[in-house]
Amino acid sequence: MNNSYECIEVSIDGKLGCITLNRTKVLNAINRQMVSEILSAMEGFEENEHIRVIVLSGNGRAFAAGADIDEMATDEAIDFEVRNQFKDWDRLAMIKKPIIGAVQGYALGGGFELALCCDLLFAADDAEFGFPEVNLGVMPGAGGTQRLTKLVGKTKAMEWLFTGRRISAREALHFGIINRLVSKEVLMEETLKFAAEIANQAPLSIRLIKESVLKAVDVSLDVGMHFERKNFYLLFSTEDQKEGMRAFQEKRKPNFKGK
Ligand code: DAK
Repeated sequence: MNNSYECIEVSIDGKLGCITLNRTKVLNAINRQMVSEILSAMEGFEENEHIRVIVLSGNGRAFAAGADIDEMATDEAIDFEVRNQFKDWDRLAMIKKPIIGAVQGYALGGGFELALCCDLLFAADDAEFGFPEVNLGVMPGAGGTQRLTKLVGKTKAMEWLFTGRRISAREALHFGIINRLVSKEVLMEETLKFAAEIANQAPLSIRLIKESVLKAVDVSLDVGMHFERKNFYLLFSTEDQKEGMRAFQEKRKPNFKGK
């Protein structure tokens, strides 16, 4: 594992690969280096067969208060094109292992977009989500208008994006943005406990379920059903399917290997 990261902390806890955003002086503002480090850590976990679930959190007062405004304040449009800066974000969305986010404090702008790249979200009672880009004369560019709208529908997405207003953890729970709302003191404990539960499920089932659910967001029911069926067939070519069904018949716990 690469331990030379500057903007994040990375650790392994059993079957969990943990990434913690760590630029606390600027509320974990996401600069280019941080995105590249998150991607490198995630791709490392993706290749590590012992890691089953990735957990993403932030140190200090925030999950992340957005992209680093100081870094992009003087950027010109062509700079984004030349740097092809969105490619790292695109690669984050291609991670196949489940990602669980633990959000405390601010998840704003790019921080909210990063949270929306997670498959499941746990949030502390002090969490605040939002897209304040409109106050800066810009708009979300790393999937915010798309992922939020697909998640909550046009009505609330438009309101939150037009106003930049913050969404409380309670509202986020109400609108299905987060899975669980817990007190700040137990946020990591509860997230890790849940992640460990997912980590003990059959890894290939989890992988193909993730792929199928993400597909459902984008395609017609007919196309989605076809996609689901192919993944369903595929799992019958795995050792874990044999093991899972044999364990049921033998009335014991299955021992899944991800094969
Ligand atoms: N960038 C840089 N520094 C930030 C920051 C940010 N997004 N957010 C906070 N900080 C810094 C503050 O400047 C301050 O630094 P010092 O003054 O101490 O040096 C320190 O963090 C503590 O912040 P505050 O003193 O402001 O703390 P408060 O509790 O008073 O306020 C706040 C917290 C979160 C309400 C406030 O800091 C705030 O409004 N922050 C900015 C929030 C924001 O507008 N975020 C959206 C940024 S735009 C892209 C991908 C994505 C994006 C762009 C491009 N590509 C792939 C190309 C996304 C764009 C955005 O996210």
